[in-house]
Amino acid sequence: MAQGDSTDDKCHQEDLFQELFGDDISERKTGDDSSSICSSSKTDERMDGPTPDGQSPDDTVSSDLVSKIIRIQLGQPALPDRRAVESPAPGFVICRQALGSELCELYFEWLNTKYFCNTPYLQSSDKERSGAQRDLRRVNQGMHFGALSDNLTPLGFLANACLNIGQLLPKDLVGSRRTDGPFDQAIINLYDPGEGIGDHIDLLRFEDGIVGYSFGSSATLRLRRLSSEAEIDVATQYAREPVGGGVDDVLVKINAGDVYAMAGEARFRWTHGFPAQIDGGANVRGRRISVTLRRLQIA
Ligand SMILES: O=C(O)CCC(=O)C(=O)O
Repeated sequence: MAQGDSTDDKCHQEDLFQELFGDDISERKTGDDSSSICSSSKTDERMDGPTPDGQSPDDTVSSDLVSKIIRIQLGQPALPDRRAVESPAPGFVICRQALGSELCELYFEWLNTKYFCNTPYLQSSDKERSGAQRDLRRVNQGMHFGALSDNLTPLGFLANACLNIGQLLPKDLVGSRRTDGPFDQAIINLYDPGEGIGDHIDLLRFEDGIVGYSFGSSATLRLRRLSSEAEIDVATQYAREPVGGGVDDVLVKINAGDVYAMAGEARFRWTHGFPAQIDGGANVRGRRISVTLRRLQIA
């Protein structure tokens, strides 16, 4: 659902996009661990009509799905704040099945329709079959810039809901997030079989406390502690080699409906990534869509 549609907003968000990601963000998504083979394109929730990539979301289907999502959200109590969480690395916390399965499926469908309606499903065998596939520009990222505070929008609901899960984010961060809207930037990533994202630390332009929701296929997330001498700037560059030895690798299975948060050490001293291959096979076995929520530092 559109949030802030003015032309000024659009210019601002385009400037911001350039500042954050430059002209080319193709390094972000990888088809295997050693080389970047999948281009990323961007769509923006606030753009009307076809995007620069020619993507034209099916608005009717999309708004129908939004209505269903909102109806379910309104009918269910706020997420209880005493859910069990796991913490496989310092500052990394995961809450399993934070969303019910019906909501989860609707979110997947809505995100797929809204951001990736023209992105053909890619099977890993497609990649093996054709080298040309490597050059294909596929839309596999969507962006949202602007406050995510409205519970009656799907992304706004996700942004608010995670604050109710006790222990997901440190209390001081949750406190500061409640006053002026929890997040103001979302990145929506699509992964088909054979796709992944390189190990990285999110840009320092974003505040501490990053949250990720997962929909669709399960996948294994790899967390790697940076060595004490590793420069954090290097780790924001989608490292292809482990930055700092990779001695403390932690693998975490992420399933549909799970939500994870990275704060403090996990945010700044551990890289995270989804390897394209795990144990000699594709990490993602079907389509996976994630929503990562962040807040920009005040300049
Ligand atoms: O897909 C995910 O859960 C992670 C995405 C991510 O790390 C990013 O966009 O920086």
